[in-house]
Amino acid sequence: LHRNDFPNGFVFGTSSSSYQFEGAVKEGGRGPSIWDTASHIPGVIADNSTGDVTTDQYHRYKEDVELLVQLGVDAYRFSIAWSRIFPDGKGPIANKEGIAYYNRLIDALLENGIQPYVTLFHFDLPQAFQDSFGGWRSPLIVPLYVVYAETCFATFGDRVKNWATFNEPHLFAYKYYNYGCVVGNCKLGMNNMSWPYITMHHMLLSHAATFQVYKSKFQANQGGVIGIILDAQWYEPYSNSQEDIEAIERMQMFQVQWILDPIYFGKYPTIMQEQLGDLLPSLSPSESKALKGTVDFLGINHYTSHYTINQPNSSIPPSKPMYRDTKADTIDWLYIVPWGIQKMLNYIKVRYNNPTIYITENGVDEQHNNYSMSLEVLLQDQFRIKFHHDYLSYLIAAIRDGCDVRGYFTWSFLDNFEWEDGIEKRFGFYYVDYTQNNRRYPKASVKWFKQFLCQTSQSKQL
Ligand code: GCO
Repeated sequence: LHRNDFPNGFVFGTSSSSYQFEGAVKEGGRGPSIWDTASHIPGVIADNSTGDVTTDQYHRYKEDVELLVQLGVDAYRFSIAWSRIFPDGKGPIANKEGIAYYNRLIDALLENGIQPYVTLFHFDLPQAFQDSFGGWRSPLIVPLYVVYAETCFATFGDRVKNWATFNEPHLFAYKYYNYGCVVGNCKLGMNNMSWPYITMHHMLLSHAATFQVYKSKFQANQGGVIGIILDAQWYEPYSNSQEDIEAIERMQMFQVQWILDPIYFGKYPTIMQEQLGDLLPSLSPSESKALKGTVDFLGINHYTSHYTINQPNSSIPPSKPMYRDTKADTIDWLYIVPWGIQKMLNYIKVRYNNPTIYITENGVDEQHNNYSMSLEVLLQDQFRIKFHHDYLSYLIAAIRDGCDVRGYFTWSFLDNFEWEDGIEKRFGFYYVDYTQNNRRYPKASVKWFKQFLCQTSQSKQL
């Protein structure tokens, strides 16, 4: 595996998000978000940790930029915390300290030749919106999101050229927002079956309006690109039966088509409409028109593949993942299936006419769950090296199949707060010692990735 097996200009980076990395939740005038609320409800986070401090990137961003330089990446993807820009969510008066923080981060990256890739929304909705009108479940959120996005373009867009409106709206709409994990307690479940679809509807309308604002007001001067980032795992039929093959299509429908069909074709998938009936809002002709064609690129967060078996009588989504491979790590959903990335990319290529894609996340947590081992042992993450090596190999295969992939971002360079799994699930190339002032220690993967990024091979194969 060589870096120059990839096309010229292919971007290598690493990804993060505000709530998972920043800490400093009460500093710099930041307002609370729904994740501050959720993580403080007893029982929501597996190890009772919170994002209050986590990697403390807010204070350690300079050191982190240094680590990124040492790693040799071209790009760093992070998200802006809406409630640092507008503490109670609402504009138009932005919080100067919040702006100053992101200016410092962006400038430090650029001074070191690292391109910022910015996500506008990575799950941390200002709590004020949840309390006053139900957040994403109300159409009131749409213009408020647009004001926030516009403020970010106007403030940072002279230097930021790669924007994503949303991170993983599918996962957010189902799991984190409406199954109660965030706005209540995970165990409470969802109160209203239509909520995920209403949430998504408002995210899609916000996405479309923001895309149009960027194109009409900022594109000419700033010359950047804007897209959306999806969680897109592969589903493989459990058997060769026609039923199982159709079941994977339904899994993809409820995962990616739900978002991409409106964006590429201006409509929700027909079968989804039939199955959901009134639960799924309808797109008016003007909404459909506003949505069509609203991406310059797609971000794909891909980690895993699951087998799918048909379940004729089950409700939504109508098929169920079945696990058949050995699970190779500690987090329950992550099965290491490197060929899945090639299949997923080809699926998107065929259905959406070969869009420009960045793999915006790919990575794995630790193989063990025992942090009482010596630091020396904890830093030996050979399985992570193999994971990235193997996924990158199948990524090259996808590119050879003609998939238009322009970049690859790991999740992540640092251990961080893994949502409901807490800080004990570690995805980093650097180990973060939460007990010792968040000191960072390079795992074996740092050396490997660094060498991969600076080496060139004799024979260029593409
Ligand atoms: C996302 C992901 C990340 C996770 C990563 C590992 O929404 O982008 O949930 O935030 O930390 O996928 O699970």
